Amino acid sequence: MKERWIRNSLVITATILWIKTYVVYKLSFNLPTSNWIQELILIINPLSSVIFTMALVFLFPKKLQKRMTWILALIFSIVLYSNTLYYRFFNDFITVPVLFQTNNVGDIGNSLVAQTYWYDIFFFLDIIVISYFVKRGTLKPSSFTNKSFMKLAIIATLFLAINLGLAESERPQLLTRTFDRELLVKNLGTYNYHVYDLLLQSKTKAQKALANNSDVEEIIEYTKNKDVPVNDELYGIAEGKNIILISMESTQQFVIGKEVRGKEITPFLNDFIKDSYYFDNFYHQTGQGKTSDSEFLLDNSLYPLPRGAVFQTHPLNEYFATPEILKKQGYHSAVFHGNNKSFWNRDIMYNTMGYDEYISQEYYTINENNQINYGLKDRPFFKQSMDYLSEMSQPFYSRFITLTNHHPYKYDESDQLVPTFETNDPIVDRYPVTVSYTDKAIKEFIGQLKANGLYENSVIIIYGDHYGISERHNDALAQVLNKEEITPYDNVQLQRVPLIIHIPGQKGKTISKVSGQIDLKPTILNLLGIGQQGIQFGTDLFSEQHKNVAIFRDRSVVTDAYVYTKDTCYDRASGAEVNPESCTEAQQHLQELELSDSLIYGDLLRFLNMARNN
Ligand code: GP9
Ligand code: MN
Repeated sequence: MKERWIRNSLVITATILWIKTYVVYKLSFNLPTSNWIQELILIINPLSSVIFTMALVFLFPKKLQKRMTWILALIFSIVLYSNTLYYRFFNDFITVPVLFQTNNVGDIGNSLVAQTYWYDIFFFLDIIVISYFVKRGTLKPSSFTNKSFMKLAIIATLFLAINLGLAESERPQLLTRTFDRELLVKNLGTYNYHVYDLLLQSKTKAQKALANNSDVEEIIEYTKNKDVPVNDELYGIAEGKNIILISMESTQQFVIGKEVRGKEITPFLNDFIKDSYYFDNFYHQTGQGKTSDSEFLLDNSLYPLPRGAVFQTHPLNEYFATPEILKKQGYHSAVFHGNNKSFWNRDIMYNTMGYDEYISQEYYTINENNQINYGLKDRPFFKQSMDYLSEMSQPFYSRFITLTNHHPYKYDESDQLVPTFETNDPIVDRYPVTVSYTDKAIKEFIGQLKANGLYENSVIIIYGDHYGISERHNDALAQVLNKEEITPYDNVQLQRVPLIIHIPGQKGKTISKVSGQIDLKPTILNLLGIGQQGIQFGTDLFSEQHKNVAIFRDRSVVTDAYVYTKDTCYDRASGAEVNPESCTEAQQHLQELELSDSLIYGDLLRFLNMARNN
């Protein structure tokens, strides 16, 4: 009788976990299914892991088995809830490398709190029910054997086989499409996905050990074919000048020129554009590493990784980053940012990339009046940075990372310059206010550069690091953009961020070529008259033959003519869906991601000189 109780409590626990997982799929994640088989896969995919986990209970000493039942159930709840929180913020699932980003957790707190709701308590209510059932069942010492484990393990494997069979019929080569976490979760289930992600982790770790110098040849060859002739008028035009890069946190291109109830959101940038080069089809290409991925793209012209932040996972690789290259030309390099230095592992990675200085939180006077959200507000940030910049030896290569316009877009009322949007989605509504605050901060900074005599001697490059409003807010965003709905095509177009390049003595011009953050390094090196160095996947934005393409980490591709996303091909100009074959060429660009990834996983740049000398 008692034996039956524990068996029953296992069945009850498994059933609760199973149903709960399905409910969470439906409520927390966006996992659309387009036919009943896909829905069936979604329903059964938690079963294999739930049953296998229950089998594990039998491997523990008898007196621990009951406790283990609810501990394992608790782990399931924690996995589901962590993914829910991460998904609310990043619209993505957790990967192993993300878990090691613990040095960011303190700062992300604010954003996470904004993503928690009272009803989240329901995520853990089942534990009480499960504890009750587990308690009622007592174990007789002789009740359970390894046989019970085996039996359950076989049932679990059977379910896994059915699950995989169905998934394969729906999605051939599922397991090679590891970049698409939504597909993996949909078809394998959250728990199996995490196990699979762990396997991937060990595979990528092994890649470095197995790499050798011939691996880099293919990449040299590929990037050589991408070399484009330089623009004779602009090549070397900024030789010996300072470079000042300003990274605008979470700033999307749609705010440029836009008004909220008659007020321009970015009055300064709108003006500044008039005497600068302005790129209005410039896309961010970041992945899970957000700001740090944009920094990586910028300084290396390599793609960030499909899983995790390369700043965290590969900070000790060999790179040929811009600061390193410029050092040989007598440049001094520095990053300015009002957050703690270890966020995104920046202190380590900047060192690797050859930065001379990192002016981080500890260099600034920060008090309760001049900080909000993640750290120092942008206006005092620029103001205080000037003290360091004006002392810096020239020429310098410097980057300023703004912070105030960060999710959840909090602001002090005294800083409000424009009205909020009125969509009833607080995140979207606050967004223009923090964007305009940063716009003003940049205006003041440019003023200070002029006052200090640095303006005329510097190329100023202002760009957005990544999107600010995630797909979760599409309904509100549609209202803001006066659209009926946001389609996958629109989602791609919303990944545009501003890019403004101000070169002393040059007139303003809007350039509509398709481009991405990967293109900035070659552009900067050509403006400085240094030319192409090392391996880079981007092409000079000013070249007549600049490659009009932007490849995203979610494997969307934008070309001159088409937008390819979510297995669908759109006409870029009109947004109309077109024949999938039209995008065949666009899809071919995706091989670049594999090449760039293998370069990083294998740490292949350490072989570069060897390969060159062969
Ligand atoms: C943190 C800041 C924000 O220092 O750069 O990072 P994000 O969350 O945008 O990656
Ligand atoms: Mn950012």
